[in-house]
Amino acid sequence: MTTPALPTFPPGFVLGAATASYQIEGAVAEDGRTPSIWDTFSRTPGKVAGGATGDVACDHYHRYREDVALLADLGVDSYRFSTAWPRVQPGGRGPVNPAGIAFYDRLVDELLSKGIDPSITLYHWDLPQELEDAGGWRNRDTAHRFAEYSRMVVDALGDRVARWITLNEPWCSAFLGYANGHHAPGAQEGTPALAAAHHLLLGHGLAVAQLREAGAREVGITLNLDQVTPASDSEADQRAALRALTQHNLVWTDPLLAGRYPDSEQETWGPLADGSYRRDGDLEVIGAPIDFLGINFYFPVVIADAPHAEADPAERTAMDVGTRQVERPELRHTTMGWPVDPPGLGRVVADTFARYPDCPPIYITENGSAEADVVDADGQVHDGDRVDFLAENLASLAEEVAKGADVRGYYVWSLMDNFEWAFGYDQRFGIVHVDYEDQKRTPKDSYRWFQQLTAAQRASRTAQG
Ligand code: IFM
Repeated sequence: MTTPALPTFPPGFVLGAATASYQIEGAVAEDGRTPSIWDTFSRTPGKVAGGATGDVACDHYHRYREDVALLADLGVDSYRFSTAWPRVQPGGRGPVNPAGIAFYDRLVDELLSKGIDPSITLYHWDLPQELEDAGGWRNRDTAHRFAEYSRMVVDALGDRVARWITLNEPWCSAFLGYANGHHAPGAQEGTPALAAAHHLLLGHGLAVAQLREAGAREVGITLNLDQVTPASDSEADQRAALRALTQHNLVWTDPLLAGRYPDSEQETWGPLADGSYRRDGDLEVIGAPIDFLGINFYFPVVIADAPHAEADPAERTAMDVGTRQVERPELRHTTMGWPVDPPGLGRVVADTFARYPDCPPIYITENGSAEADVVDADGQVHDGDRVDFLAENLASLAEEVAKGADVRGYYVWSLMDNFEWAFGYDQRFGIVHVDYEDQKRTPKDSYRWFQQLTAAQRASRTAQG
């Protein structure tokens, strides 16, 4: 394999790998876990490619020791994983489930025994089905339930966990879940989807208060921010780009980092953004200081004006903001159909610090690519495209850090191939290949490359004392 140059980072820079509960754990009915919205959704015909479910996934629930050994061999400083709400608090109400939290207790101890810092995401989309039956994130009460569950997790694990992420990519929860229906629970709505977005933010703020009270070390949230370029200088495209930015980024970052709701929400949603879901004092809760902002980033977008799917603004879903993503045939695309444009990673960091001068330090909490991986005759997975993707994205990040951007770490998505939501098992994002027939793990060339990166980072730490 030809090895792309290894980017260099300051000594304290954290290198890690990430996963999420429903995507890897399996064991969906063990030790008291109850169904989540993803169990329901994946069992609904036509919702997930190939009718796949997370019932077994990577069987990580039973194989976590093997997976932690892979992390240790990879040489990462930190592992980002999520706790499954319906495992910790079945049904989303009532007391903690001792057998459920015990799994994460074992996982945390296993990580620490190998010198790996656990980084916990409290919500990576597996809402207990009972809470969805009561309205899900459209319902303000879900924010309070989330804070209660968060407290259970931090009370059990807070003494050993370095970094806490309240929510993963609330954009997906609100807009894919409640506006275009691509994700669980599969709703296609207008104002209720905006209510869901607000209640996710409120849940974050209420959880931050609980985490602080329990003495959590570092607390933040992870957003999948878009890096948006208007397709042209025309006023129509400029306004379309602002609507896309509002829906994807500003709806989260303005309340979290600037203590306001975005000025552009009427332009974006018209009468759907009626604010009926907001109460006095919510902004203060949502805007409570955080220690870091997590950014998940995969590709930048070029946005043009486009007709709305629905002419009447009051009839639109919250996804329909009159925009079109411009195709970029000159670029390589991953198997997800996502364009490969690595400088976008540096640009999203620069854009965020430029817009919010008081933004806390950033961690890149996910970045990676889905490729058509196969185990070759030599028993190896030669995923050169992924190696190039990682090397070029990290180079763009290193450049931004060298210019002074306060980015503290990078987590590759993902440690291993896993359940890629509505795409089932068709998309492989792992740096470790998983054979779903026998659960064999095979480190790919990208794993070896990342291993070299972590080794170089450790060597530079030692050299710099
Ligand atoms: O697999 C997902 C992950 O759960 C959230 N961020 C994007 C990844 C790739 O689609």
